[in-house]
This record gives sequence, C-alpha cells and structure tokens, in this order.
Amino acid sequence: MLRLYDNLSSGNGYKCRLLLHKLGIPYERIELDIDRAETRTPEFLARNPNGRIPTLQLEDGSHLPESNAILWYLAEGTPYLPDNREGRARVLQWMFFEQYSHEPNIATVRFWITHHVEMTEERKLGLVTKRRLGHDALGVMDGHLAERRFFVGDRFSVADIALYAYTHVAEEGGFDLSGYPAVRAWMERVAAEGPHIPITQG
Ligand SMILES: N[C@@H](CCC(=O)N[C@@H](CS)C(=O)NCC(=O)O)C(=O)O
Repeated sequence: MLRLYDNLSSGNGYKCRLLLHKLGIPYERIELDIDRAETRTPEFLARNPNGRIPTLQLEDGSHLPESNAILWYLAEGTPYLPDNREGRARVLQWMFFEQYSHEPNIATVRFWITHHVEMTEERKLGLVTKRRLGHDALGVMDGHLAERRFFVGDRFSVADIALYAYTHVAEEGGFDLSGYPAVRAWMERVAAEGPHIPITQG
C-alpha cells in the first residue's frame, strides 16, 4: 500500500491527499510534526534527504518527494493529465509556475503566520517582497482564468490541484483575494469537482 508522509496543515500535502481521494486509492497517512523537526530526523532523512513532506512511499518501498512530482506520478494514465503533448507541457508550465512564483511567496507567508514563526528582521524584510510577488502570481492566475474554466484545455487537471492548494487558503496568510474575481470563481469550480475533500481532512 502507498504511504504518504504528510502534515495536515500543508497545502503541498493536501495536493497529494486530494488526488489520492479523487482516484479512490487507499493509502496510509503518517502525520509528521513539522514544528518539531520530525522531518529532520536521521530516519526521515533516509527517506527524503531534503527533509520535507509530502513524501510518498511507493509500493516497492522507494520514496518520491516533491508534491508536484507525486501529483504527476499518481495522475499518469488518468483523466487528471491531458493525453496530448502540448496539454501535458502546459500542465507542467503551471506546476513550475506554482513552485517558483506562487508557493514560495503565498505558502511561506501563510506558514509564518499560522505556525507563529518568529518574525526576525530578515523575515520582516522578506515579507514585503513575498507579499508583492504573491499578488503578482495571483494577478497572472486571474488574467489566465478570466476566460477559462480551468488552467489547461478547459478541463480539470493536476495543474488546478497544484494551484488550488495554497490559493484557497491564501487569506490565512493575509492575501486578500477580493481583487481576483476569476480566481475566486475558479476556486468554486475546483471545490465543486467531486470527489473533493477540505485541506483539514486526512
Ligand atoms: N517543493 C516541496 C516543498 C515541500 C515543503 O516545503 N514542505 C514543508 C511543509 S509544506 C516541510 O516539510 N517543512 C518541514 C521542514 O522544512 O523541515 C513540495 O512541493 O513538496
């Protein structure tokens, strides 16, 4: 059986939980306390030397870290990945966008706030830039979604899962989504794409 090393507050973990639920794949979920460095023990570092969840243990006992790689692995051969070359490349385009322009800004600020991380001078300075870059990413998404139902090919895909995970909780990080009507309408469509689970569900 697949085993997911996870933390319930994590949007990256939620991406995997949501897709596993949609696909009806049974799995064992191991909750690690990321505030107490449970991802940095020698035992866990042997599974993922980068010391982070989500990490998926495959049927053969090997480990696959990185949320979007896990999404790609699980989505292969399912309706959640386009079957044409351009469509698949566009899904990757948005997943790379998520990891470079969205998650490091929106997810990190949410983490600092919701996990009550000490706001050092360095973090206070970083916050200003992360707010600006996070809003830039939301603006790019809003522009793209203005005339589209989903990110790629007008069909729900893992690109939507990757971007939904931290967008729908962006307000927990102080990102006001009222100025992004297309993003808000898209979030409603994503939540209506059954079977769906909330980020709080393990
Ligand atoms: N690029 C990675 C990021 C993973 C990540 O940042 N995980 C965080 C939780 S969301 C974590 O494990 N933090 C604990 C730590 O760094 O020790 C992914 O998409 O999976």
